Amino acid sequence: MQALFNRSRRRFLCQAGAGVLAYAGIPAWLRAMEGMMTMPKGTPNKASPSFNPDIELELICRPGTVSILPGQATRVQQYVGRLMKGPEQSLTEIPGSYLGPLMRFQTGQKIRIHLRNELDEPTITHWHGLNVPALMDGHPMYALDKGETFVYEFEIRNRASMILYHPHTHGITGKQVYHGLAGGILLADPEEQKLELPAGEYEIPIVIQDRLFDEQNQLIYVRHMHDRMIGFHGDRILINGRPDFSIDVASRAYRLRILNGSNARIYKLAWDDGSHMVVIGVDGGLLEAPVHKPYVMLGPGERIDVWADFTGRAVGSQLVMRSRPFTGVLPEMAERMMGGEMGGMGMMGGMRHGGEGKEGGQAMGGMHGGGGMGGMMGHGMGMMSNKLPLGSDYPIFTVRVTRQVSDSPSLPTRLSKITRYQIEDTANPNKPVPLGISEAPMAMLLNGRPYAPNDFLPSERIPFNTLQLVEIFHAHGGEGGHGSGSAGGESGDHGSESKPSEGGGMQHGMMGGGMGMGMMGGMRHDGEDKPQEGGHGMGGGMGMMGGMGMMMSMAHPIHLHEEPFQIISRTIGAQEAEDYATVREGFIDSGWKDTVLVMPGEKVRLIKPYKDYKGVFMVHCHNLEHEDMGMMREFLVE
Ligand SMILES: [Cu+2]
Repeated sequence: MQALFNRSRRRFLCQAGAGVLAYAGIPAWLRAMEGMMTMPKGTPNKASPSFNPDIELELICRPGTVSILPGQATRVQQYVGRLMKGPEQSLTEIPGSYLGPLMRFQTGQKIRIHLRNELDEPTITHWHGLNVPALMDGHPMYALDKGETFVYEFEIRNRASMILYHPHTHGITGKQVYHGLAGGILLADPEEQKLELPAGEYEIPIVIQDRLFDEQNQLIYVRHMHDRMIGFHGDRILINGRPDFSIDVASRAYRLRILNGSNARIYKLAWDDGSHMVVIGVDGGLLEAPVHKPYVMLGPGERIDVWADFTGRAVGSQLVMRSRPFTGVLPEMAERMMGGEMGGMGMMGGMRHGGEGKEGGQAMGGMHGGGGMGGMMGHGMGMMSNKLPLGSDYPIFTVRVTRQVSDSPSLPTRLSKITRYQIEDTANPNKPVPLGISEAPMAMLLNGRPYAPNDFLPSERIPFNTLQLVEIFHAHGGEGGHGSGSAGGESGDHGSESKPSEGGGMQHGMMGGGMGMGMMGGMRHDGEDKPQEGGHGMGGGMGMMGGMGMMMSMAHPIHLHEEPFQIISRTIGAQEAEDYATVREGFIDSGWKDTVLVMPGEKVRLIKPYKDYKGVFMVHCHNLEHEDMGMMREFLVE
């Protein structure tokens, strides 16, 4: 790693009394939990004279204003692009949008991008889905200070697909994406081009985002702890940065390149007239054959390629894409709060008391520590309701047929060739790489630890040039477990070095008492913190989450950097079956993926190659508030 310098981003947790600890003696992951983490500062990469790009462009991150709603313009952060070399269609501005320019590259092309930061805060860009060397992946250690430039150079190795680019700045990714820093890249390759799919004006990128505006048309972001715990949800849908979006079409087939660019919102996309969604591709490109679905679930970071045929529809007719009702992706209480059902304060007594900290802490069962966070919970529940509750039924965009045409391409029956991996092909058929989701207030984590750079558990070291079986599961709750024992017991074959940590007790104090979660009074606190043999390295003071698990269990879109993967199985717990029935038809697991929506109580197995690049690659929840809370780990491919 490069020269270190202290770019400490202290968060509120460090006010909970941890400041007295001697910094050096604390493990990196615990420092991260306390907001005392030091992010190493990598030297920005410079252009290499030996790299001869086919396409070269400049991308500037800067503040701006865009007129989104009638009246006052909205302050945003945006990518502004300039093509320096290459075909004109490599870079297209989206008129009137805060979104970054749409880029179009071809497999095999060499790309050079000069990213310059003109924001008053650090930023760095990640190419979500692009298979590039670790140095080019936008690791947070390369966050640029104002005025700095990072030069990316890579060759496109991916097959034809849609890529999302956005910041990956430590602790503020969600804020930066929300304020406008995001854009799409369409990759083409010969296999796709042979199909002659709808192109030009008949191929439409659809970036779905939700935003919340104040009365002056300015963006409102995280207001209270609840917005972080469940992820930030706006109450207005924007498509390509525009409200009330509609497209005028001819009566023929279109290709809709749909990307969920929301921070946290999950969609259940369906046509309002009951027509099936015809899906020809997912995150990592074309499926083998089109798939017909009554609806498609799309978590943050996921993409679908939709064949939308308006042939035979009358001029003047319209069709609406909606998000349809579903349940169970949020903790029940959060779901009800969001729907406004809990506007009354009756049962919130405990939570309100949380404002004083101590009572809340005691309700947790022997929490130590003060009431640092309590005040943040003191808001009325009214603030947590949302005009657009997650899982309600609302429109996404409208299609209006305005022209009759006689000609339309027809849907190909075969799209591409995908060789399916088998468990036997993996290097670890009996010992999946664990990705344990743990869920507790202010502690949405992976593998029991908050993100910390260069803090690799043994299971997070991946041998280079192998195919790996990976298992994502809810380490607490879901199956009714308490503490990490259930997870360890269930798949106890993962190597682990769970150690009780000196800081365990203190950590409890901060998370429990500090947050004054009086509402959780009935929750069990397993204060013993025994290391779990054969667990997932989740010892060290995480016991309290066991009892929380059930209550906090929610859906997480898990994203693995580097090469795309294949999902091979999903297993759902019996108690989640009823909720799961409202979403289960909406998963498309037959293609290449880089993000997978993991439902409460669900276990997902996937197979992922680590054959192209060595180095450090992130694995995280793409609920961006969770990511910023530390629900991110690194895999060291070596
Ligand atoms: Cu998450």
